[in-house]
Amino acid sequence: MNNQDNLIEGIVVKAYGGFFYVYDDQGMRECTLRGRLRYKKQQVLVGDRVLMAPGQGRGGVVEDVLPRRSTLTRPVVANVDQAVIIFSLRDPEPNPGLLERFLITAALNGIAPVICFNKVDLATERQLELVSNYREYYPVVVTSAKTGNGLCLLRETLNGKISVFAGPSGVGKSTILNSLIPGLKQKTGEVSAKLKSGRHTTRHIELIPLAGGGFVADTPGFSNLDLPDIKPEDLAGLFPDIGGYQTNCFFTGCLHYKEPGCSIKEAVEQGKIGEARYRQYLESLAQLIDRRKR
Ligand SMILES: Nc1nc2c(ncn2[C@@H]2O[C@H](COP(=O)(O)OP(=O)(O)OP(=O)(O)O)[C@@H](O)[C@H]2O)c(=O)[nH]1
Ligand SMILES: [Mg+2]
Ligand SMILES: [Zn+2]
Repeated sequence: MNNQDNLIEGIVVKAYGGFFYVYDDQGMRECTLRGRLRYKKQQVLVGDRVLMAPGQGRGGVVEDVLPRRSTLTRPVVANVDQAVIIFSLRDPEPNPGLLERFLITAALNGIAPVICFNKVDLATERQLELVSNYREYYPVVVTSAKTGNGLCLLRETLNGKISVFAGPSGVGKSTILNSLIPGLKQKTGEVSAKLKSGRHTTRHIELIPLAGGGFVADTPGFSNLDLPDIKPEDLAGLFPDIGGYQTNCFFTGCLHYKEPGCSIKEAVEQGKIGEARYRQYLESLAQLIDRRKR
C-alpha cells in the first residue's frame, strides 16, 4: 500500500498509449492510473495536477487528480491560463474576422487571450497599422521567429503559466516554439496532408516545459473556426472594448444594431469605440443570426 506522505505532486504533460507522463521538479515519470481512476472517461487530462506514487526508476502511479480550474475542449487541455493566438503579418495575411473568432472563443472559454503577430520581418506599414488597432484592448506581442525579434517578450508572457498556441496554419507557431525552446524539434513548414483532405485524426497534445517555469502546447493550425454557439445578445459582452458600454442601452437585449437609444452606437459616434471594431462586431452578429435562421 502507498503511504499518502510519499505522494508527489506533478502535472500531466502527455497521455499516450495508456500511459500518463507526469512532470515534477525532478523531471518526467511514466505513470499508470490507479484502478478507480480508470473507469471514468476523461478522468485524467493533459494539464491536470495530480498526486502520484513514485515507482521503480522513472515510473509511477497516478493516485489522485487535484481540482481542475478549467477545461479547454479543442484541444482538450485542463487548467489552461492563456491562449496565445498567433497570426502572421504576411504569408499568410492576417484575417481579422478569423482572429475575432479566436478571441471570442477564448473569452467564452474563460481563457485570457494574448495576440502574437509573427513574421514582422515581412511586414509593411499597412499590416503594422492593424497591430495598433488591437493593442488598446488585448496584450499584443510582435515577433519574428526568423530574426528573434520580440521572442524575449513572448518568453516573459509565457513564464509560469500554462499556455496554448493557437492560430491558422503556416503562421509560425511551431517555428516560434522551436526558437523558444532549445533542443525542441517540432515539425515546421508543412501543410499537413490530413488538414488538406479535411480528415480529422486524433492528435496527441503535449505540454512542453519551459525553462522559466510554465508549459506551452503547440496545436495544428486550423484554417477556419466557426463562431461558438452563443446567443446574439451575449456577443457584445465577449468584446472587451465594446461590452462595457452596453449597460446603458435603452432596450434590454439590445443587439446594438438598429435599436434606438443604443449606448454602443453612441460610443462609436463619439469615437470611443473604433469603427473597424464595431464593424467586426456587426459581422459576427450577422453570422450568429444567420446561423440561427437555418
Ligand atoms: N519570414 C518569416 N518566416 C517565418 C517566421 N516564422 C515562421 N516562418 C516560416 O513560416 C512557415 C510556416 O511555419 P510553421 O512554424 O510550420 O507554421 P505553423 O503555424 O506551425 O503551421 P501549422 O503547424 O500548419 O499550423 C515555415 O516555412 C517557417 O520557416 C518568421 O517570423 N518570419
Ligand atoms: Mg505547426
Ligand atoms: Zn445597444
